[in-house]
Amino acid sequence: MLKDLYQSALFPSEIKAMLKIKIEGQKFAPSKHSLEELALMESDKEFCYSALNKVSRSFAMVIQQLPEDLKDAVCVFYLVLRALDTVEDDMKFPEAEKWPLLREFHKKSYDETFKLSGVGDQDDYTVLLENYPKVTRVFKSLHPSYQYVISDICYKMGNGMADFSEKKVHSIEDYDLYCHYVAGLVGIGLSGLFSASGAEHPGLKDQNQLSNSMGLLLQKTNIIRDYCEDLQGDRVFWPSDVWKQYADDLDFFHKNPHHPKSVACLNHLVTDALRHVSDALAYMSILRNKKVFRFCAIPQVMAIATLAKVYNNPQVFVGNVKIRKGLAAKLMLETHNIEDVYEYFDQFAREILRKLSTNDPNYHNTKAQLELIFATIDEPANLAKNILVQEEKMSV
Ligand code: IN0
Repeated sequence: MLKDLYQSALFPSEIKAMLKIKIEGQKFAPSKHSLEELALMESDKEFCYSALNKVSRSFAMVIQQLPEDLKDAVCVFYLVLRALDTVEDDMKFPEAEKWPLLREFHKKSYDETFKLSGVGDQDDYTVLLENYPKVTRVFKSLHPSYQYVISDICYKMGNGMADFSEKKVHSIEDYDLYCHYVAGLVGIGLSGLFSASGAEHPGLKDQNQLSNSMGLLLQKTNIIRDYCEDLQGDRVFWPSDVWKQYADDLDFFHKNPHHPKSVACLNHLVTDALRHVSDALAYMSILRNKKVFRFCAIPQVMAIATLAKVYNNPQVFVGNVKIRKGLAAKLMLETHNIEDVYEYFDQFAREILRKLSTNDPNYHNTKAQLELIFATIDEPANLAKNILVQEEKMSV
């Protein structure tokens, strides 16, 4: 905490936000008990929220914003997705069993005997899988329309993950498809839950392109940011058709972080991620429920702030670059409506614009993407036009 305060020393509004979050956040603070002990002490639903708190604290706070019945559905959705991800990520899990299990995983939400022992690289994930019947019982207590959305997304995601076990991410199309499976589908599922709850327009569940883009913007930001961590974990998500334009081996960037080719590759991927901003802004502009809006908007403003931080930043190749905790706290507290989102996207897009250099091979693409973002923000009315333009491009 002290380190975070120090880093925000020049930004008083961030100090204030951090302290406010610290106080407000107390009620969501993860319990001092281990998840294992909590599994013995708590009801099924309490355990689900404790597990959420343990695996993703800031997200657990954001999810609390949601209307009551939607909160339970999203909490279970998050845990089912986390379970899928834990199985996919576990390199010790025998491949011969892993992929069939992922393809079948959607059925496990109905099977109260299903659980897995000794799976996962973090204790809390392992405990979650060992106590999976608790998640299943809460899942079965949800309204059938929520159950359908969650198991449908689980089916598509599990099969998508298994499909990618045999193929690598080479082209931008592969990259978009992989991100669709692990994150775009989450957006589509959430839109389904928001519509089913009545908190949002019933038509939101049909906005697949915009919902997908919400997930792609988050996932591509994570993939760019996590280059170093993934390289160490022998995980490759950077599309080879891109990075091979700048180096023969992916670890060249880690070995030569200050080489012009390294930041050129990084900037290429940031420019690709910016492609999803106008759809994400369009999606957020059609949300009507304030709690749903904050739940969706907070991760998006975190993502654009992260893209601004990683753009042209060699630190990405040697460590984990994250936005200051104080800035994250400020974004969390001060994102209430679409004007705030436009304000933050404008601020961080300008930060990238300031870093632009005419020597960068993608200078013109990046500038064009940023101009599209500024145009979207300045004239929300022509948002619809931009969507049509995007769809025409997609249909080509
Ligand atoms: C999420 C997303 C999420 C939230 C709201 C709307 C969304 C629309 C489309 C797709 C995803 C949406 O948000 C979380 C945020 C999160 O977990 N952040 C981490 C920080 C981090 O860096 O991972 C935290 O600890 O706060 C998210 O990133 N994902 C996610 C997972 C499940 C659900 Cl229900 C919602 C993960 C991912 C891969 C981006 C979908």
